[in-house]
Amino acid sequence: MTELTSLDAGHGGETHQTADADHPVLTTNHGTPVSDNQNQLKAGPRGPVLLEDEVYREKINHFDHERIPERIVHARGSAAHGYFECTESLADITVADLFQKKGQRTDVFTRFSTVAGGAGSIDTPRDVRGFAVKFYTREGNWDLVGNNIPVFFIQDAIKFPDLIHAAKMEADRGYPQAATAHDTFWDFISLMPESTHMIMWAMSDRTLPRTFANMEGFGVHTFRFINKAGKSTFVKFHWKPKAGLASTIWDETVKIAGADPDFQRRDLFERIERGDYPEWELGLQLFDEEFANSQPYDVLDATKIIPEEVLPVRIVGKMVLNRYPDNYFAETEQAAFVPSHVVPGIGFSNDPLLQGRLFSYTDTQLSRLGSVNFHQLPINSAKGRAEAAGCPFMNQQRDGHMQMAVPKGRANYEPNSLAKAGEPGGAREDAKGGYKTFPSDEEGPKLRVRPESFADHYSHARLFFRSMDPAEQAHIASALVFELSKVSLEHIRLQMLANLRNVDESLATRVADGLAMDLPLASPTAAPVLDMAPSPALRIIRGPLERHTLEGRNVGILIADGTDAGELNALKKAIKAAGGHAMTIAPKVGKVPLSDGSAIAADAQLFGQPSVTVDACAVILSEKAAGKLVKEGAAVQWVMDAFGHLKAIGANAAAKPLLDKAGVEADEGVTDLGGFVEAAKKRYWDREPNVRTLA
Ligand code: HDE
Repeated sequence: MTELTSLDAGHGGETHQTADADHPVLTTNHGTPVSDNQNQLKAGPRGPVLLEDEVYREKINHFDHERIPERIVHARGSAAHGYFECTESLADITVADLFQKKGQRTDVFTRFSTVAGGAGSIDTPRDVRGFAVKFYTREGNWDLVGNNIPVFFIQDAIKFPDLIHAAKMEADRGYPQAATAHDTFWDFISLMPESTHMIMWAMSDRTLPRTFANMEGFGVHTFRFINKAGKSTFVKFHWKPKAGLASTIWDETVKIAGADPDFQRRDLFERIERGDYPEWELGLQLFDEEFANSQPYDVLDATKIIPEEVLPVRIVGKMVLNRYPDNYFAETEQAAFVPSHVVPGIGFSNDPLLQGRLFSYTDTQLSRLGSVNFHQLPINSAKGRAEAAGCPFMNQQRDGHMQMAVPKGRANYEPNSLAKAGEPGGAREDAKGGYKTFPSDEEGPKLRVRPESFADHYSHARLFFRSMDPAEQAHIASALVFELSKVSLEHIRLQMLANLRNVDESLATRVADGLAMDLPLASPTAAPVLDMAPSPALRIIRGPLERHTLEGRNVGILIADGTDAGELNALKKAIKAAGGHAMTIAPKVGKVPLSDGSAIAADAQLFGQPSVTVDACAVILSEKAAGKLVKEGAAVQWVMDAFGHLKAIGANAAAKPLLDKAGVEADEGVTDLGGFVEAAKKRYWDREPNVRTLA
């Protein structure tokens, strides 16, 4: 028998755990030791409860106020701590402290999120992912608050509330949650041609990332670097995942949402626990005014990219996430990312979307975190500066809700002559090292206009679609058919089809055909649509960041009573040697008797671990177990989904009846156990036309 834990019996069958050398004394928030955490104070054992019970009242009172308003967008997210390492000095381009010396490390906190769903929604809707990095530099915090897509839906921040209202659940009915496949979203998009490029990305596999570790990240806007001489260089930021880009199939994504709504945050947690630290390279596109002026689009327009083939990405650092937060609320939920938080050497461009964001984020923290002192929360505190200079901040700002600091001295204004040495009231300007804004020449009439250079809404959408692998093009067309089929109002569908004709005639035709609708006339364009050179760097499938590997990936092995112990152990060893993570899955989890008389506990149970949760699937069964499992829906579905989701399937001979029942056809990705580890390193895109109809 296993002893569970020590419980002291009290009155009436209640149980208590008592403080000892390893377990500190429980106290109230004001430090009073608590004698009983199980019972309210009553007038007699069966009497009414007394209002004077401060232990109870404080506990419930705190609980009643535990929630804070969730983020209005990017509410659902997960984060990790880690470090950024500079791998190439940029001292000639920027004075930013973190880029000065090769090998220099800066702590980071990085949060990934979905955009539209609430905090309690799923990890895997079709949605853009936020990719927000807080660098704790020695000269203050720099927040690079980006997405996993390098462009955005709108060109001007004033439209953001409309975009988000249209995307979130509809105002009257309160659904759908975390989904763009509904009337109001597509109504807005159909009337907003500047969204078309972003829509190509949103309908592509980019919005179905397999894990956070398999996403690129982008700063989106053009920023500035400023060097010692005061010279400015334009910069666009890119994060390139070491694990490569990888996405899921739509049907797989939908099933993951049911099987494990926390799929991506669990993956992040488990990767870090295993020591498979997610890692990205930081890349830069650096350019000057002359380059900007030579391009057929405006670099201030966040609906445009600079193709990597035109301006290569220069790798200057890496980010490793190696520590999961100790407390989700204190760190992930209370983290406040603010794009206007930059450090000396980094500045802004006039991108009107970026400029609008510079106001919004501090403002939202005030309603979310409820205090101007949100910079004092441990996760937001400038700990890099604290380490370098002995304090996270120094100024004469005072008071406000939840003031945590106790600043000493009389002087709380500046200039002053009263502050004693070291007192915060004595903090003074640093004309040389302090933050300096790049003194760009700005002049012009006050106007509410969009520059003419922003008028082309379709060339980059066309560039993106035509750069895709044929499989990806089919996914985009099918996603559009799916989303528009959920749109009930015909005029919205027609307007979308009219817009798509400006992107690519074949795309519009495929979508119209998928909806069984006639193509309307193309919508008018504000500028000629250009045929730009395709950019293969934009592909996931057969693109430069598609990695054929098992490193960091999960392999499910379906086993049952009588599974051959030798085959199982050899496969587990081979998976580990290839850097993968093997997970045994069985109809009963506690004990699986193997062929050699031994028994193991399975890692997961068949119903709870459908094959959508793993990257490749092996099946090792005895003849008897295979005979039983052909009549088990979950087992048949396990194999059928693996095949339908284009995964490698490796099986021993006895498992064949199960594969046959699941409709598995022979192809390159279906192997015996010997060939499986090699086969498991990729998906089989060529199988797709055999398993589903795509638009
Ligand atoms: Fe955000 N966005 N955003 N956004 N955004 C917020 O700030 C906003 C935009 C992004 O993990 C909010 O703290 C406006 C682009 C991320 O905590 C809010 C506009 C990009 C996160 C806000 C944009 C982003 C946010 C809500 C139009 C990619 C999550 C909660 C100009 C470059 C950060 C919060 C985290 C969060 C406003 C557009 C990325 C309301 C006005 C473009 C990753 O301030």
